[in-house]
Amino acid sequence: MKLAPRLAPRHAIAAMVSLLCIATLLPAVARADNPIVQHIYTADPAPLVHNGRVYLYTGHDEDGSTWFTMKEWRVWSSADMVNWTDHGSPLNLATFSWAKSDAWAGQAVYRNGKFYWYVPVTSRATGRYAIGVAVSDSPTGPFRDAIGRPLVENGEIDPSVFIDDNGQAYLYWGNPNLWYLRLNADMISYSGGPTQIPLTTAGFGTRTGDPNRPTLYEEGPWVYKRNGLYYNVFAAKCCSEFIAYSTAPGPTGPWTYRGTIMPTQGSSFTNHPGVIDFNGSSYFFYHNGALPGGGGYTRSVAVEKFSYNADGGFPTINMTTTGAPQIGTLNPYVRQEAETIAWGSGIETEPSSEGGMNIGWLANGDWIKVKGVAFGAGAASFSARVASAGSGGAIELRLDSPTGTVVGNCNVPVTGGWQTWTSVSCPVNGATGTHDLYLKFTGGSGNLFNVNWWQFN
Ligand code: FUB
Repeated sequence: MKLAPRLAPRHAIAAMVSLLCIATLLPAVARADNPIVQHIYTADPAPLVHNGRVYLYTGHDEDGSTWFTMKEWRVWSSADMVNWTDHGSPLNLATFSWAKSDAWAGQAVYRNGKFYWYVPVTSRATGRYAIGVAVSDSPTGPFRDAIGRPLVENGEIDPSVFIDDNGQAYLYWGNPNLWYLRLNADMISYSGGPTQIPLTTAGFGTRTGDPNRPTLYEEGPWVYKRNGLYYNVFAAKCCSEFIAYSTAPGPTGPWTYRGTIMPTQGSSFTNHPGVIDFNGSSYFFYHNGALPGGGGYTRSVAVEKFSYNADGGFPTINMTTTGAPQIGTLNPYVRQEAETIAWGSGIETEPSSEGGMNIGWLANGDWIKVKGVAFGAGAASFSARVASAGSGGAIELRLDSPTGTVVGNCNVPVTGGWQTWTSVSCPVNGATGTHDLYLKFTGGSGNLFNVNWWQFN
């Protein structure tokens, strides 16, 4: 990893995203859905499929970073791969009393009714990189430090966890080396010690120009098994990184280098893989610097759908701004969280006093897009849970673009507090079939109101 200059504050980013999106939208409906999150910078994706949803665990690059200044991790989830719910930050550096800094790339797994999240941080006591493990009963947390000390500390980063069919779990990690250990069934202790995986050029490709790093392996291993074949997908060569992979007949090797998955692209000198199968398709998560103000320390997580080659190999996967297609549609006749968003312009999120998150800092003209909303024969009314210590305003309901047909307009009163919630409703006309829904926030100046959830009736 090497340094690169950077930056733009959050509201400037929001304004730039807004302009970019409106410009993109003017000629047609074709809209970018990558990166997945627009209101903060995200990095180091680690997807987990659980009970029909994809939970996406990420890091959070601070606005204005000129280094990997990362203090917390974030969780997002989706059932359709395009509308993503913001679950906030259920894990941060303070969760680990022994950690000083560097909330970097981790991975969460499910076992025996609990979720275990393995993360690298820098130890306060030693100043070295160590791996911590947090645990929760829920995929969205809150997470607590499972053991009150590092699980393992050898000065290296980027844990990936894999549970084999026989129940044996493995932790892989490392930069500049590559290590594994055998986790016990409790997932918070291990048997034997860390074992170094030989970084041979046959196993991990050939790097030229750096005698200290003869192979392409750099960092960010993502280890899993598919159709009997073990995969290690990793960030290759620094800098800039690309994503490559190796395969093996067993979880500890021997590894064979299989080539590039994602070439060097996307304005970030790091990249980081996460691979899942979900709902019968395969998805590749990565990060880049695609947002306005984005770059090596202000990254954003994105996703592409792909199909494995017949021999189990990867195709070349390129970064796109369109991302993965939607699985099915979104039901507007059940309560939808306002922080479930395909694309947001100008919005931010915060924890809500009613649970979960709400959207806020809504200024006149800000909007969220919710993709593929199935109105069917037609909606008669719209309800929303709102709060305002500002000037209030209205929620315009528009179809297919921020300037599309208005099908409803719901007034939002001043409620006396940003977390003083009330429900509002208004009639809806012309919302039939399936459309992208835009909730556009209008009113005077400054912050108008917050929205916790919405529902059509
Ligand atoms: O996000 C900080 C570090 O950058 C990660 O640990 C690496 O994988 C690289 O993405």
